[in-house]
Amino acid sequence: MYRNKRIGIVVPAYNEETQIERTVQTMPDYVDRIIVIDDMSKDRTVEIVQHLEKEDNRILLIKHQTNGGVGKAIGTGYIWCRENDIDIAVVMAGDGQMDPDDLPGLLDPVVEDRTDYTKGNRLITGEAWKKIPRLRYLGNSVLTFLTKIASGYWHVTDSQTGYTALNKKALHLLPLEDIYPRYGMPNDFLVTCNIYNMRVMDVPIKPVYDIGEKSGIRITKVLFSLPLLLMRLFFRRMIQKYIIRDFHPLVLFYTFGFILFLLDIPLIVRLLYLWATTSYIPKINALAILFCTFIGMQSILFAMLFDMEANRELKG
Ligand SMILES: Nc1nc2c(ncn2[C@@H]2O[C@H](COP(=O)(O)OP(=O)(O)O)[C@@H](O)[C@H]2O)c(=O)[nH]1
Ligand SMILES: [Mg+2]
Repeated sequence: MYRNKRIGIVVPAYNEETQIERTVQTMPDYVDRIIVIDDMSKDRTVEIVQHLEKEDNRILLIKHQTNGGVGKAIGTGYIWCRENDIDIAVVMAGDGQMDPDDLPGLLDPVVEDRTDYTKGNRLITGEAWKKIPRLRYLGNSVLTFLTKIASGYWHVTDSQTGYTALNKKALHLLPLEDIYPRYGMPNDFLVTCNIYNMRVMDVPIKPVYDIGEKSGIRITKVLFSLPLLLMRLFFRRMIQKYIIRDFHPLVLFYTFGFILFLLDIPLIVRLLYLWATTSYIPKINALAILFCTFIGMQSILFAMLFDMEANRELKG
């Protein structure tokens, strides 16, 4: 128990034979249950966890019969927590990249009901730039920005961290069965939280690298799939939140902005074509491009401002 709350730690683990033991053994004493979700690991992960299960009765191993991905594994862990009366469900990776010393910082705001969901933020400490591999840092920055637009949590940074704590209300309210199964899970989950009006708070944590972990993320693969996912999530949130559950004119601003940008495309093509073939730029065409670009940009910026305003009280 931590300040009278039952704490469950969800640990997704795939091929973590070198890391899982240390991860599980360094869990603080106040943790009530440790739910390790294996996903058909090809190494000795299962064997090691089964051995640990005998030593520590807080540990529970759940084995997926097919590899469903890290998001699905977290979903399984959350569902277990929901059915087993856990008050706060924490996610910690099985590769030891999350420092248990940071846990109270994540738990306190949830215990004190200042927020529904805390997530770690590795960027607040100035060390992140030195510790996180450069390419990942830059990729993370781009994804964070796109996630702000998609999720409406404009105050949330470092969208890709998986170190989080979720309260009981959210466990029971959110559709845990529909969590995005693969690496886009943190982004998808934030969007779902926003649709359900959950308060979200960033908490500083230490970035941990070079402890023998090996990331399963292939940059070339997520480079295209995650931005596409974020676009889908953006539209889902707009429809669910601002059309179906409520109506907000910001949808009109976004739509108008997009239409103007789309109109820009044929106008620019036409201008370039005429310019190349006749060396002459038609004035009306050029003006129309300026009009579409500026008004389009302004509409989109207004829509973003309205979105920030509408989500202000969800800043935990
Ligand atoms: N259950 C399960 N866990 C996974 C899967 N892929 C990754 N993980 C776990 O999710 C955590 C984070 O994955 P990792 O590849 O280290 O991502 P990174 O730290 O963001 O680079 C680790 O504990 C992995 O063992 C999977 O397919 N299934
Ligand atoms: Mg990792």
